[in-house]
Amino acid sequence: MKLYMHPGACSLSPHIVCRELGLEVETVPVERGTYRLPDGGDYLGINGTGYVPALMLDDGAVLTEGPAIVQFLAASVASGRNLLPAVGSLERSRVQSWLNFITSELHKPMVMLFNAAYAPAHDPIRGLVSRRLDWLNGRIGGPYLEGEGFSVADAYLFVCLNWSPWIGIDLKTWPRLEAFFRAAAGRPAVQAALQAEGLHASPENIFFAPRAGEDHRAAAGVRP
Ligand SMILES: N[C@@H](CCC(=O)N[C@@H](CS)C(=O)NCC(=O)O)C(=O)O
Repeated sequence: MKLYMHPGACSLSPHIVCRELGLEVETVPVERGTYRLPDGGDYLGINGTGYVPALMLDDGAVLTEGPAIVQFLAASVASGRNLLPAVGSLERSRVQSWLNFITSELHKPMVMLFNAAYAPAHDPIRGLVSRRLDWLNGRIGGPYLEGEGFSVADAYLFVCLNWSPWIGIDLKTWPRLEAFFRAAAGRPAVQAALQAEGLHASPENIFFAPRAGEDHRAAAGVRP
């Protein structure tokens, strides 16, 4: 299996899930902007939207969209039950509800805060994200979204919260989310994925970003 990715991007979520499940995956970095692959190929031929992640199976079949990929991965092995409850259960639908919330209410507006093209709207977008985090902080079961068990949705939430310092969001505002973040960051599979993507802890030892993170921050017009 190959996972097309950018270090630290939303593709880190299926990467974490692979490591949680002990699935072997080759991570293939896609060059930002040009969509070039390390072998000189064109990523747009694999995913025409240019977005990562995309998962390529050994037979060449391709699956796109992070929330679908993590569910596919969890369904592919018996141990996936730990990350995604049984078909037909309310518990499974709750995890799917979280995936939908994270993808539409957090991931997308947060990504806009990285993009200088949206700079005039950054303050209201940051306000929207903050209101969603307010709500989430009151709703999180602890230590993870649904309590004790780490799910595919927790992997996704961890990745989005990891972007906070680069987009002017201070996670300390939400103690339960910060506790979630620390709990997820402490998992061996999460650490292994971060290391494999070359992501480094900040001096406070909680946020992990590519060394190019400061550039994103400047490009997004975010002030320290
Ligand atoms: N709907 C897609 C969105 C993925 C997405 O936003 N990917 C970003 C990284 S987090 C990306 O590839 N951006 C690079 C680009 O737009 O070229 C999914 O959920 O998988």
